Formats: sequence, structure tokens, C-alpha cells
Amino acid sequence: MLSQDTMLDLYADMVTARYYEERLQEEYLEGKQPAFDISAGPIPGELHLAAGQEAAAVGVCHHLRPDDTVTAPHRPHHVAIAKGVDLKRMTAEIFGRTTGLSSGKGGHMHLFDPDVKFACSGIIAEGCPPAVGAALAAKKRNTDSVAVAFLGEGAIDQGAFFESLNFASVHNLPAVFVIEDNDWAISMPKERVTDVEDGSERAAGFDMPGVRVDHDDALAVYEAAGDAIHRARDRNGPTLLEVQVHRRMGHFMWDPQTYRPEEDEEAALARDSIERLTSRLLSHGVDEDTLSELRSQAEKRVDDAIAWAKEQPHPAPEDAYEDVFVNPPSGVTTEEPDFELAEVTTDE
Ligand SMILES: Cc1ncc(C[n+]2csc(CCOP(=O)(O)OP(=O)(O)O)c2C)c(N)n1
Ligand SMILES: [Mg+2]
Repeated sequence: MLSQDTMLDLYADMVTARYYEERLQEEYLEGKQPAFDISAGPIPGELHLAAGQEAAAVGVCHHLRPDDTVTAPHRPHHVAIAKGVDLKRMTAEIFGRTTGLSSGKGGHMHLFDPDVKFACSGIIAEGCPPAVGAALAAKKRNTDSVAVAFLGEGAIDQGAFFESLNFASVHNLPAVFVIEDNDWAISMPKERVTDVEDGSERAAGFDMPGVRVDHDDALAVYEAAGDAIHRARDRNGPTLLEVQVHRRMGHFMWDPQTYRPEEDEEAALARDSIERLTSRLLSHGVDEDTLSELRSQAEKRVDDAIAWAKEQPHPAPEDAYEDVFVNPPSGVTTEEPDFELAEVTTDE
């Protein structure tokens, strides 16, 4: 049975993550209307929001320490918040400011915080190999840290996912793969592209346990993830965990969702994991004032982070040439070559 404090910690992060997405939604639309201009407004580019997926992130990440690695896909904010990524610097990154996690050059799909070992990628399933690399490093260094890769159900047909599961299993690595099943990959319903209804069944082909939490209940996820993460920490190998979540918003901002049946959207809105946890907390004797205080703190934290981020400077155009490469890798010098490059012609 979970302690009340743990349940309240999960709740605090869930309401922070939900409010964060709602506030970013508002900020994103500034300047982009009435005719949608993706480059306008304070948040240029695409924005994938994760409202409805909070249970998966908090249920997993609340077992983790700062030295554990987490990789996330293109829908990363809830996971980053649950992993303890610096909210101000993450927000500045999303707003493209110099004090952002990557000096404002990565944007919302490429958040990277080495302090808490968090990274994400816009290429689906491509968080899996780096997580496996981190798990291999933990094993080689003989530490008890673990690595977790989050991915969507639409990414489980990718080669990188299969290769990562195989490598983690063959080398008995401390890795956990978490599929967030929100039923959709952009406009593609999962049954049209994937042969199994339950993605965790894929574990059987890699000789590792596969577990599915089929309702987005943060407490059930916390329990299942606890088993998987302890198993990894105790050096008993990787686990594949799938969690049913729900997409409350479009695939990205400005997605009209014309492909989505109305009942599906209504069902997603009705199955709110925050409401579910709220009922559990109230039935455990927590009073509404305590929850309301946690919500106010979350809102203040998010509003402060957004206000701070919007005051930060934008990078200068010439900074685009900085941070492109790390120091020259060994064997590569910064000296001018002492030969002329051959001219390339196209008309032969
Ligand atoms: C390798 C690769 N192919 C295609 C895309 C384009 N793409 C972006 S998101 C997405 C769907 C992802 O669906 P899912 O993994 O279920 O995550 P969700 O968006 O539902 O959170 C696709 C195909 C991509 N980013 N990377
Ligand atoms: Mg999906």
C-alpha cells in the first residue's frame, strides 16, 4: 500500500504537468491566429502536448533517482517534469531563449538535462538505443543506476525498439522500456499498424517480462513500475511495461483531429487520471484544501517558469554557428587543410 505522502507527490507532479500543457497551449496560440503560421508567436515550431498521459510519467519516474537515465520521445514535458528537469530552463528552451537547457537551439522535442540525466528526441523509438547505452554504462561501471526509455505505441514497430530490447536482454541490462499507449500515432489508430493489441506481448520475443497497466491509474502504474525498476536495479534484467493513457488534445497544436471519432475524444476526456487519483486521495481522508493548495503551488511554479522564460534573451543569429560540434574528435584538427578540395561538377 502506497503512503499518503507518495500519493500526494504523484498528484503534485500530475497537476503540474497538466497545467503546464494548458498554459503552453495558450502561449503557443499567441500570434498564430487567425491564419496558422507555425513560425509566429513566442513558441515557434511544432508543439506536442501530453495532457492525459501524466499517470505513466509520474508512476514510473517517482521510483527514479537523479543518477538514473530517462529518455522520452517527441511528447516529453510530463516525463521531464516527473524526472525533475529544471522547469525554468526547460521552459526557456521551449521558448527558444539563451538560458534554455540547450541555449534555445533544441526546442521542445530536444530537451537535454545532464543534471538529472534526461533527454528526448523527435525521432520515434530513437530514445531506446541511448537508454540501453546508459544501462550498459551503469552495468560496466558497477553502479546500481537504471535507464528508462519512454516511447509511444506507434513506435513499437521501429527497428530501434526491437534492437534495443534484444541488446538489453542479451546483456541483462538494467533497462525498462515504457510504452505510452494513447491509441493513436498522429491520425493512425493502433489496430491499423500493429499486429498486437497489447504491446507488452512483444516482450516474449526477447525473453523479458512484459506487463500492461490497462487503465491510466497512477497508483497501478507506480506499483508495476516499482517491480520493473527494482528488478533492473537488482541486476535481474530489463522489463517492457505498457501503460494505457489518453490523448486529451490533438497530436500537435493546430491538429483539427478530423480523423478522430467524437466518441473517442469524449471517452479520453472522461477517463481523467487526475480525477481518478483525486477520488482515491479523498477516500483516503485527504481533504480538498490540501489538494487545492497543491494545485495552487503547481500553478504558481508553472506561471513563474513561463514568466521567467519570456523575459530571457533570444540567441543572436550568429550564435547558430556555435555548439554545432563538440571539441574536435581525436584525429580531427582545427588547422586549415593543406590541399584544395576538388571542384564538384554536375554536368558529366
Ligand atoms: C522515425 C520516425 N518516423 C516518423 C516520424 C513522424 N512522427 C512523429 S510522431 C509520429 C507518431 C508517433 O506516435 P506514437 O509513437 O504513438 O506517439 P504519440 O504521438 O501518440 O505520443 C510519427 C510517425 C518520426 N518522428 N520519426
Ligand atoms: Mg500514440
